[in-house]
Amino acid sequence: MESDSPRLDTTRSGELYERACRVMPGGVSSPVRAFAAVGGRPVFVESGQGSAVFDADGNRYLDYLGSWGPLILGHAHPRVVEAVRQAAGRGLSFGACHTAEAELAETIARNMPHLQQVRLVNSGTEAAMAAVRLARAVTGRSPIIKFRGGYHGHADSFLVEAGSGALTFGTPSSPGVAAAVAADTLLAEYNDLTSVEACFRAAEPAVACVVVEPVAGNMGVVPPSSEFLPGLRRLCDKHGALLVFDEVITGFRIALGGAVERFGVRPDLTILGKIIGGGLPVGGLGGGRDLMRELAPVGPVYQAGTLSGNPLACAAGLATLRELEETNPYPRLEVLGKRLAEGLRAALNEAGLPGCCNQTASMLTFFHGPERVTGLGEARGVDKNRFAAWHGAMMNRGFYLPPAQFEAMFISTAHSEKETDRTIEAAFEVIA
Ligand code: KE4
Repeated sequence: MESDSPRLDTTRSGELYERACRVMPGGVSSPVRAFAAVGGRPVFVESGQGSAVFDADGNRYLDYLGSWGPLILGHAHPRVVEAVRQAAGRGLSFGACHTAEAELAETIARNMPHLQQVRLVNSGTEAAMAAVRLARAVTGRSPIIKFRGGYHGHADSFLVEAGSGALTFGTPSSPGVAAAVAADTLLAEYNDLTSVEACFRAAEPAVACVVVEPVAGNMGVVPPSSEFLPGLRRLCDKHGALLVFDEVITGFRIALGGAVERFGVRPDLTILGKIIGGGLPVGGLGGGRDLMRELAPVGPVYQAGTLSGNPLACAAGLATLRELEETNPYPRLEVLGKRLAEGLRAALNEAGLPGCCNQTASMLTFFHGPERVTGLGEARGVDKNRFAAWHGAMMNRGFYLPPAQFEAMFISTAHSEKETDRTIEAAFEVIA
């Protein structure tokens, strides 16, 4: 898979990367941004507009990263920018109650009625940490079950055979995670209820919660089988464990009501992030009043944050969710997602190359190699060299794809049918 298009000039990005590497580990603020999995050097993105981003050398890319998920409305959406601009003029942070945080919590709950209350935090990691602490507190149990290749942020309990960057780097379990902490994290296989039952049997005294991405996004996109989520609900009820949906990616991505609207299975707690902040740092933990009232200051379970409910972050999230409520872009995003997935599959077939493309709504992953990916085992069968060559050739053609195989491509409302078709054409050229 050779790229015949002229290599983009990314000289300036190279200079900026060298400078960044002198003062920041790996020159990045988050590991997956380092392009390590694709062997290249990261480009420095200086601006974004709609479906495009522009790098420090002035190159334009059609963006399928979308900042790893938050930007379902594309870059610098006028309504979101204006909301943040206005909020900024009133002060950046108060560390006090203010209207926008309650409005954001109400807007989330209005679209996810199973969330009677929401606690706003600053990241998905914080929300996941709080979810496990709350589950352990209300059940009086310590063991949790997560899935190999599932990623729930970088809190210790979750960095055990995690997905996303932890999987990409081939170091599923991170050094620095205390053995005692890891011992309370049991690992099951996504889409494999038998493995979950085995974890319940193995856990003494019993499991506090099962944490699952209702559509996996961090081993690449892997949709749930029809019996998987209902099966998890049944097992949790049987064993008195809480079911926790990690909807940091799927929340407001796969439907306005997230996974519950799409699959009809209700969790006990929900972890949120990304889209609810519209590109600014927001995470959230939601659930029934009976559970949420255990959180401080009402209950004894401590959780806190200086900038939680930050007015500018709430303004960006509110503007984003209101835009989604008023425009309902989901049917069109579904069509674009299917169109792109089918086009990528056709390009593989045309070239007679093995691989597949998993797609749910506007999130999708193109797997180079395995003909089917229903779990981590199959996802691990990807041809990383082919992926790296594909990624480099597509970047060269002006398409910014996630620089790691075990991630999702995201389509925004700013993407056009024409741009989707242009992407498919490029895929045919690159793959052939
Ligand atoms: P943050 O702490 O990064 O806001 O959220 C952690 C998290 C929790 N749950 C799910 C399902 C997630 O996907 C994430 C974060 N996703 C990764 C990429 N898939 C963020 C990118 C990065 O780590 O830089």
